[in-house]
Amino acid sequence: MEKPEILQTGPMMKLIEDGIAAHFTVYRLWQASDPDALLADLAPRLRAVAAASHAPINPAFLDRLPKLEIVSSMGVGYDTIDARHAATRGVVVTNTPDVLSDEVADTALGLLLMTARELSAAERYLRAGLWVKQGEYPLTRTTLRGRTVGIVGLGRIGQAIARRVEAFGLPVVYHNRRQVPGEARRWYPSLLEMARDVDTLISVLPGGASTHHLIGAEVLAALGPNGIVINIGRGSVVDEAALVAALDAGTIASAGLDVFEKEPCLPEGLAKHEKVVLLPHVGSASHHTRDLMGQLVVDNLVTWFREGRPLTPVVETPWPR
Ligand code: NAP
Ligand code: 8YV
Repeated sequence: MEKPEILQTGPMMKLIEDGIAAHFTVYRLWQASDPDALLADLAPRLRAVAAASHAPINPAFLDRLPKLEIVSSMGVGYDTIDARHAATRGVVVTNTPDVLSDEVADTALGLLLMTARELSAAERYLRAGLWVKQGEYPLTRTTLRGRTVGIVGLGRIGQAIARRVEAFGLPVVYHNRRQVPGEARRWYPSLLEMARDVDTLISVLPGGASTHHLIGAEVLAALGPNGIVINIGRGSVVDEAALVAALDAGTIASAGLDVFEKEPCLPEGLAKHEKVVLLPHVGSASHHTRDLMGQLVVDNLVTWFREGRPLTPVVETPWPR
């Protein structure tokens, strides 16, 4: 039997490339000499797209493919895919939830510890030979002891972070748009009010219009001079210019960031800032976890063609429809 055709939007990990090649005839959009001509050729019959991480799938792209049924995307975040428009077209979008939650939560806790106890600065000090030349690394300005943590986005990853933070002996409260049913931790309908009551924010919000710059000057000021901001969700949630200004002015103490507004570029003033810990979007980046995510990209596609259902559809394109 002939393999179904699939369009791959960009380079993906070997596990995915091998997985889809075993089941599909693959067209590689980013390698096409004339991508427009390839899309026009496939349009009358293409049913599936494998979307590389952070690849834009916009209405214009979706509308060029009238027979499209499924977009299987790498990563749990899908802010670069217009899933609402896909829904209007009857196209199912899938992502890779749950399998990465513990890894990302581990990274968030690492980032929190590095930030509160200046661990990367201390390591730089040691490697530069300053322990020998100048003596002990200075006592850290901040500590985890006595902190209260406000999680911004208590979803799958937020819950995994909350459990870890509590194991460190710190109380956890949260802000979502809606209270989580059956959740005992205190819910703040207002992020600003939560920021006034805590000294540590861990944001694990998705990107997109509803979360853009939610953490800005006002929230940072409410957090206060002992405040620590950790962002492991999407860079667009934090107003980076306001963050740099708050760090410079001592409005907050420090920040730990795994994600940025214009990845892979850093904004002016952040790269050399002494009060930040910066990671290059490595929240889920282990072989173990990326393999689980990649397998889910493949399995969503295979299950769609074999059984007529997706495994992990996003909320905008629920299944059954
Ligand atoms: P999730 O289970 O959908 O959780 C998202 C949470 O955010 C939900 O509790 C949701 O609650 C809340 N939320 C959404 N929009 C909001 C808004 N406008 N205001 C306040 N709260 C809002 O997703 P997840 O699996 O935990 O993943 C979360 C995000 O983490 C992903 O979308 C991705 O962007 C990011 N991520 C980053 C990495 C990394 O490597 N750094 C790795 C994986 C994921 P309500 O709907 O009630 O508001
Ligand atoms: C990765 C992520 O950047 O899952 C997400 O939303 O941000 C990360 O796990 C990526 O999407 C996987 O390649």
